Amino acid sequence: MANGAHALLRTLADAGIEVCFTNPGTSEMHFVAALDDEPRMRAVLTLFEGVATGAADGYARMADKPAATLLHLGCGLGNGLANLHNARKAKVPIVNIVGDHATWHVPLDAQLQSDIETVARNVSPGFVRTAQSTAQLCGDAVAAINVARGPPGQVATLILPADVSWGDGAQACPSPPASAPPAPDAMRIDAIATALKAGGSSALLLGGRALREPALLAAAKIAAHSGVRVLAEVFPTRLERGAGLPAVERLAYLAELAAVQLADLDHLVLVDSKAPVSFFAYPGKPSELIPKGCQVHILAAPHEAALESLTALADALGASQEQPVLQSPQRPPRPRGRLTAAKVCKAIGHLLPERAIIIDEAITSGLMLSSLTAGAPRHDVLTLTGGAIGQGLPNAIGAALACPDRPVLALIGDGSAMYTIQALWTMAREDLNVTAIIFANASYSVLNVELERVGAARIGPKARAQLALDRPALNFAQLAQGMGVHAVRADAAENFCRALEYALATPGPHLIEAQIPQALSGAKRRVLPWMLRALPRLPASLARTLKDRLAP
Ligand SMILES: Cc1ncc(C[n+]2csc(CCOP(=O)(O)OP(=O)(O)O)c2C)c(N)n1
Ligand SMILES: [Mg+2]
Repeated sequence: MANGAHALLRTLADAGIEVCFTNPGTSEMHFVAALDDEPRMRAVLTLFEGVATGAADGYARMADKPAATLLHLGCGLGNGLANLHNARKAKVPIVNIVGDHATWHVPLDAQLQSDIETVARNVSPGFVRTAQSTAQLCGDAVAAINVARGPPGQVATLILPADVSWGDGAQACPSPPASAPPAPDAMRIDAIATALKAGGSSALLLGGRALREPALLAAAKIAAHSGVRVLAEVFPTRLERGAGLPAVERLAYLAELAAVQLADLDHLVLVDSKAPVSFFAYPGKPSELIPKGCQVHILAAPHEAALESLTALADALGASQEQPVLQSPQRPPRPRGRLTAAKVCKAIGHLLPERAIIIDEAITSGLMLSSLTAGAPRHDVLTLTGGAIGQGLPNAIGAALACPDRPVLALIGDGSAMYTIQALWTMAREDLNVTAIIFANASYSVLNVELERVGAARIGPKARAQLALDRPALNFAQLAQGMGVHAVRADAAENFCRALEYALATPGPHLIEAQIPQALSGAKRRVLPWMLRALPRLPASLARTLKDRLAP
């Protein structure tokens, strides 16, 4: 008979969970000790819980199965919350194992005692359970795995009291195979096909699992046959794109621009996505982005089969034999001269290797990324699904572990990078093929834009100082070197391109600090709020042109 920790690890490994991202403490020591007896489980130490949870998220996005995390009581879980929030919005599976005090120690209110379940519920609404006995532990783990796998994928949290972990008499339990999503409802599909055939302006809004190649192809056939537009949600969990794949138009982050994209629609068909709403509320502006009179249809809810639903809709429309329009190969030229955010994106478009995984947390510096990489070799893009920054570097760890034969490019704003900078140490320790590109604009640049957009009455120096990172100046190359990662700085396009070529050709992690000005500053930034306010009153074609200029 095994102790609880041994049986738990065997249960996880039997279910195909192969990686555990850890940051342990005393209450998890039996779990840590048991790791050496389970050769199927890779244990990856992270130096902050937000790195562990973000890595588990990136892993799940690319592996299509959960990783586990090992976290230390309520405080450790709390440190990991922001990236668990991003994972929840991404609808990816994660199994959190959170150590707790031994059951009889809890009432004593010792120093680290806290209400773990309350912390967990925010990100783990579908499954929070504190294991009560060693005998039942593996049954609890199977229940957690089941909920995590979905569909849709969820964050499940199993709290593991120390005495349940060290107790004897546990037996590993087999997990049932992941359940398949329910098949599409024939009546609903017919109703949507009828609505689309009636004419008018229609679009599919793809999210979640509907942004992978097979679903994109089905959607592109519908588009080619019926003139329906294909849109993608603002922040996709994982978008497959590039030469040879159908191109989709992503909704813009700025609500005013997204409203332009949605303006003329009579029908919007949701496929594993939500009806779009503004990221934040602004005085005097609408929060819902669906235009008046537009009918919203749900083709596939997140728990339903997105691909099968799109295929069935293509059949119902008679579009299954249609030739989808595919993106042709096309790269921007090699950039030259003083480095800017757009030139970094251009260099990436120029040099992107086959089957790369791009993690996009470039914030304002990534405005041109989409258009400059549209015709690059096919690649995956993972984005900031829940808007909680500090996701990108951890995500890159998970993606690189899930796909060791694929290059990972993590494009990160300097402000975002500092939330989870410790991720670099884990990249070095695990020798991961990640190239981190830091957009060092010395600013929370996007918040300068937001400050103007919210219509704050007066913007003084104290306010501005809350958004500036220039005093003291950060040196990312030195930070990376201090954590064992090869790193350089670049302030010209020529040396940036050389650094990127070297990083892509040399195994192991690299960091390139791109020293750039803010993409939106000066007159451009001052005109932006004014232009956004004017958009709804402009003729549709002019509004569209302006939108494409700003966020192509
Ligand atoms: C967890 C969390 N804290 C704070 C914020 C607010 N926030 C949004 S963007 C941002 C700054 C981003 O700065 P950077 O990564 O340098 O990108 P830039 O705006 O310069 O392009 C902040 C602080 C957030 N979204 N999430
Ligand atoms: Mg910045």
